Amino acid sequence: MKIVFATSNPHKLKELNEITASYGVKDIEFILPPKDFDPLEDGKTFEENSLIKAREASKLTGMISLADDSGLCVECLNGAPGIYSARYAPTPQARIDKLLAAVAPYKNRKAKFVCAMTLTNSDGSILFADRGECFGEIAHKQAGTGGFGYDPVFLVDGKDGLTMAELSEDEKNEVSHRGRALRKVLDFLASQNS
Ligand code: ITT
Repeated sequence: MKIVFATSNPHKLKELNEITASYGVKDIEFILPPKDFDPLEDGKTFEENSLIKAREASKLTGMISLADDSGLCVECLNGAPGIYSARYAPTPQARIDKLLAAVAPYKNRKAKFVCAMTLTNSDGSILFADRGECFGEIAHKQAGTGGFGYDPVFLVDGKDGLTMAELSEDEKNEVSHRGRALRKVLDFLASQNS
């Protein structure tokens, strides 16, 4: 079964394929949307933006589509950067630098990654929607080269002071917001086939 993965972010696609394979799912192939896929992400929540992206991909292709809207929510910043994580500053390094500076005055550095996934049918109606979360805190300095985005400054709860970027791909996917959300989607799809 082919499903359009409504993203322009190659890191997300890579992780999606890794998570699907390690979950033992062999009958689903994620394909990218056409080049003119350019949804206006003007929702107020991860869930709304995820639906906007999935629906746009289904509209363009007439196929079942899956979208991932994700980001980092930091307690002392009242949940920022949140749905604006990709737009917090112009480059990945500038985003990390801005985050470390913003969190510096605070003792409470608790944070979570959120991933809202929405699966839409060929007509844009919602087939399934759920979210995954991963808890941790913001490190004082960046470490590690794995993953992408804010991974070098996210200390994962229960991982002995390692950042998400210091975990192996499998270790990240096991605990990540994306892994948790996608396994729920894969369980839903399996339940439809049985
Ligand atoms: P699409 O909308 O095309 O899918 P995007 O990167 O713009 O790609 P989002 O709007 O969902 O996607 O923003 C997600 C941002 O949140 C992403 O660019 C990172 O900055 C951050 N992020 C999400 N998941 C992450 C992860 O696993 N590790 C580190 N940072 C992550």
